[in-house]
Amino acid sequence: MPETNTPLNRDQIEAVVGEETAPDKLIVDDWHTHLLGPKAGPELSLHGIDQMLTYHYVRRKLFGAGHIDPDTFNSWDLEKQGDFTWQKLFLDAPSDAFDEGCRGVLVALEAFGLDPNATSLETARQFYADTPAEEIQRHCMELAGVRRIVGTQDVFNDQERAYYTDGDWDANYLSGFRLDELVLHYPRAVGKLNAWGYSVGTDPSETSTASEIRRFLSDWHGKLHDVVYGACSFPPNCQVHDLSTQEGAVLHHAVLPALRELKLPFFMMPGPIRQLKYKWQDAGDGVGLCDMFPYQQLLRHHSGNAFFITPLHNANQYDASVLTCHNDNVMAIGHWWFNYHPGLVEQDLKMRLEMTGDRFIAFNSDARVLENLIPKWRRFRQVLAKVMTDKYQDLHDTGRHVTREGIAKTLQTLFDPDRFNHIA
Ligand code: HDL
Ligand code: ZN
Repeated sequence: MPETNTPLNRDQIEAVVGEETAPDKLIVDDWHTHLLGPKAGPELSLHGIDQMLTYHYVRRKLFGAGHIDPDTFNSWDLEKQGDFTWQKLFLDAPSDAFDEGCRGVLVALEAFGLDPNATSLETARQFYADTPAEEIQRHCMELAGVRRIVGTQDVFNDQERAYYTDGDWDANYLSGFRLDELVLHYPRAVGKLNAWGYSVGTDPSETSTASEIRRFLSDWHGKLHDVVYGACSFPPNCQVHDLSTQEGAVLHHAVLPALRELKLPFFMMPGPIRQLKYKWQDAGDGVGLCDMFPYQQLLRHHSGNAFFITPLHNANQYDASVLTCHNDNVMAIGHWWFNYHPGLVEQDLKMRLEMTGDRFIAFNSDARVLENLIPKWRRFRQVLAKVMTDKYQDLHDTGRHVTREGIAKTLQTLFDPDRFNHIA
């Protein structure tokens, strides 16, 4: 293969892009997950065959097909849930894992040398009983090509807060300071904030209350490990720019001033509709198309803040890319949940490249179970290699020189969150 800065022939591009997008070359940070290291304990750090099989991307298929009522399923222990799911979705015909959730289980099993056609989970469970969790984690990160993992730190969750306060942190992880409870459920948050010694009132726009909320945010920024952003999801109709709404007031008077002072971006996730099917738990959330006007206004009113945006409704991914074109303080990021499917990821990646050049973060896994990292990143790298090959061949056809060095640099840029230098 030619030297790194030698112009490639058109027929060399595919192989070079394939090499440069591989997990042993393109090693990146996973900028949004729900993962924690094994030191957090088995309830906060999920791994193993039964956790893979009860991941809500899989569970929703079980409930959607009417194989079991959620109340009964939720009453079972984890292994019974795993056995039932394996039988219904992987053994009983038809059991073709076209969906990314079930396919992901098979990819992870194969990656660990386990049989994706096994008639029982006994061997897989024995493997996990014999393998230290840290080894599982290391293997998942290596196969996924992930250097560090940004989690979801919700300090209003009592179990999580205890770990963040007294637990032994795993240096593979960075913190995503999650603020849904504060922003979307402020009346509920008031009680906890006061119990923790922050004298907040019911009106977040009131000067002393706003100041105390900012003090809470600053204190926990110091307690959490390596916070890289503040984050919040928003229901479809949320008027984030409107100061007459509670959400708008908390953001305007407290969250955004605090993040700006801490030089942290704000990671916005518009679109989830929570608990449409309450008994399905996290498998029962839905999606709504968002009016993006509020987000346009928020970016304008807070030009000194940096923002990431990842809409859940796929049609809003277009809006997110357009926002990037007329604002220097926002970047679109990744694909998650209901828009993390190869077909949608490919169309979004092409759209972002064609509309913005490289002004986005290409992918984050949103993984909940450690093994999710393997299929999610492997699948994305397949799409990335396909799209980037097409784009570099297209560039080559313009007469432009394409080099291995240039490809590698651009790929790293697509995962570099620190591109708001003049802001955060
Ligand atoms: O709000 C979020 O961050 C979502 O990712 C939810 O946690 C959701 O349950 C999920 O895991 N989606 O992939
Ligand atoms: Zn998430």
